[in-house]
This record gives sequence, structure tokens and C-alpha cells, in this order.
Amino acid sequence: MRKVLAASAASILLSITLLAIFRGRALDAQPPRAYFTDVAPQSQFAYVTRNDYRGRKYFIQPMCGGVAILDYDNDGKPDIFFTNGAELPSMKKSAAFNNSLMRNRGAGVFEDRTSAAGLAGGDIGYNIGAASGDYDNDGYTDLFLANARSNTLLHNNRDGTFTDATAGSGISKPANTLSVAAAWFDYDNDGLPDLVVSDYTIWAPDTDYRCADSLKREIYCSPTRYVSVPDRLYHNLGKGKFEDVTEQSGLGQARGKGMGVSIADVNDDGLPDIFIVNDTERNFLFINQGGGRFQEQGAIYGVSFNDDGIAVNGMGSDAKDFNNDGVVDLFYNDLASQSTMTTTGGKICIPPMVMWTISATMRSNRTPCSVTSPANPSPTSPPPWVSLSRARASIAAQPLPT
Ligand SMILES: [Ca+2]
Ligand SMILES: [Ca+2]
Ligand SMILES: [Ca+2]
Ligand SMILES: [Ca+2]
Repeated sequence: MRKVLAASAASILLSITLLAIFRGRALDAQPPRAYFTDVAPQSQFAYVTRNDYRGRKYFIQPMCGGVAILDYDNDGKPDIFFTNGAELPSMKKSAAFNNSLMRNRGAGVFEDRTSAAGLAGGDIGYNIGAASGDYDNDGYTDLFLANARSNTLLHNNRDGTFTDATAGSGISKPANTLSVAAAWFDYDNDGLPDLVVSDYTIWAPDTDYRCADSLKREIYCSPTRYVSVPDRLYHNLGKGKFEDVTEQSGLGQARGKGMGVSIADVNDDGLPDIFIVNDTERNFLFINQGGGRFQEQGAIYGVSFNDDGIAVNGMGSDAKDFNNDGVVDLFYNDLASQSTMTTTGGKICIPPMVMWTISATMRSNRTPCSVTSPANPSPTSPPPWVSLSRARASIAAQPLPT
């Protein structure tokens, strides 16, 4: 009975939420329904995400497969870069593990320019995350790859090719640090994009733990088996040189298992702040104090834990003003159990699209976010709502029951 009541309450809540959405659009002409068509067959995608799972479970396999969107050739059409894994345990990047650069030719067609851009192969190990940014302000977007082993800085040569510019750049890290994601942002507003990298643990194939369930089936070990590490911040000195300012900036004082990175000025003081989601540990919100210093204030802003006070398996994240109230919101994903969006105004709520996928019993004690009409909606075009798309999965010895 309790379950039925909970489900009913959830249905009512959803109805209210949907009413709130449509009320904001009532005076608009019927907006086009958002939908997607799979246009991949129009292009010749050779890329396949490969984590090299061949019966032996290495801890990093589930982390494989990052993506960056960048217009690398400045033709006005955004191109796509995918990362890929490497052979395990050798970490060798044979052709099957190439990353992929797909050039946008328009009309939904992409061409594979990985080899032409000089991005095939290379002894760059197991690549996980990718972040695009024009770090040398030459007008062409460059790439950073967050890797197991050394990270990689790829300079855009302005002729359709890239050069590995890692050596001598100062972008280094303690040996065997497992990096997952990164973001370019100018934390000191000096005009030079700086780099923050989320780091997860210390890991190498030969120190990979092996774990089994009660039936002695091999499983991926819990993240708690691995040590936590600080995320790293690199100050851009210009001319392709960076200084690791992890310790003096304050980031080094917080140790976690970093996954998704989002940049936003959450307190509207003109200084960009850093949100880093951690796997099985509290999330970090590094508030920019100016002068190159950050303070971790996730608890003060209510984003350290989910709204049940739990440190979840934080995965990806994003920062956008989803309800058009002029204040940036933070979103993060965990494994296939729940998700939380927290507004920076201190109000904790769940966006309506996320509520659909939370179990009925959990929905009943959560609050839907208020949804307001965007400022000055155009009568002829859909309002500028941001959209949220997310992918979730879980890790299990056997397939999850449907
Ligand atoms: Ca392009
Ligand atoms: Ca550049
Ligand atoms: Ca800077
Ligand atoms: Ca700020």
C-alpha cells in the first residue's frame, strides 16, 4: 500500500511538474518536439570504443571513451574527437585503439581525419577524457587528453594537423596518476586559458587489484580499494608553458576520486569556480578566492553529497542554468540508481526529466525544481531552454535485470 501511495504521489508530482513546463509555453505556438535521428550511417565511422576487455577485468576499463567537440579547422562546423583505450596490460596503442578525429563536412556527414591530422597511434597510453581549448590564443583550438600514465597536450598546427606538445610544457603529474577529465578555463583572468584535471587514483596495470563476488566471479573492484588523490591545476605561463600550481592554489588539500569537471562562476563574483564530481566520495566545489587561491566549499553550497546526504558514484557533470532563473545550476550523474541537480541558490531539487528515472519510492520525498519562463520569449521561435541528455550504466558481474 505504501508503495502504491508513493507511486501515486510521484505521478501527481510529475503531473504538476509537466503542467509547470507546459504552462510556461502555453502562449507559444506548438514547439517542435525534440527528437534525434541516427545519422551515423551517412559517415564512415571507423572508430569503436575499445577498453580491451578480454576476460580480465582491469580497473580502468569502464572509464574508457571520452569526447570533445571542437571546430579544429575553423570552418564554422563543429568537429568531434573521441578518445580510446589501449592494449592491456602493455598500454600499447596499436591501430585498433586509435583515437578519432571526425571532420564535419556539413549535412550530417563526417569524415575520419585521424591519420591526416597526425592523431593516429602514438605512445600515449590509455586515453580517457578530452578537453578542447585554444591554450596559445592563436585562434585554433587545441586538445588535452586525460590519460592513465602521462597526459597529452596536442597543439593545433593551423593546417589540419596536431603536434604532441606535452614535452617541455610543464603539464606533468605524479607517476601512475590516473587522470579522467579536464577543463580549460582562465582562473586568473589574464587572458591565458589554464587547465584543471580531475585525477582519480594511482594506478598501473601491474598494481591492478583483482576482486571476486561471493560466487567467485571476477568483478571490478570497488573504487574504495584505491587511494584518493588531489586534482591538479596548471597555470598557463604563455608560449606553451605551464606551472603546476596544485599545492599553492589549495586544490592539493582535497583528495578524492575525480571524474566529471565543470566550470562556472557559481557565486557571480567574476571569478570562475571549479566543480569536480568524485566517485564514492564527496564532491568538490573549489571557489575561486582570487590571487590564484581556491577554497573547497562543496558543503557550504550543498553539493558535496546528494539530497539523501550520500556520497554517490559521481560520474559526469555539467553546469548550466536549466530553469532560466539567471543562476547557474550544477548537474551530475552517478551509476544507474539516481541523479541530483542542485541549484546554487541553496535550494535542492530534482529536474523533471531526471525524476522520470528515479524509483517511485524515492521520488515521493523529493521536490521538483520550479521551472520558469525564459526572459523575453520570442513569439516565433522556441524559448531558449537548455536540454539535458545523459547516459547511465552500472558495473556488475552479470547483466542487470531489466
Ligand atoms: Ca570544422
Ligand atoms: Ca591554439
Ligand atoms: Ca590564466
Ligand atoms: Ca566565482
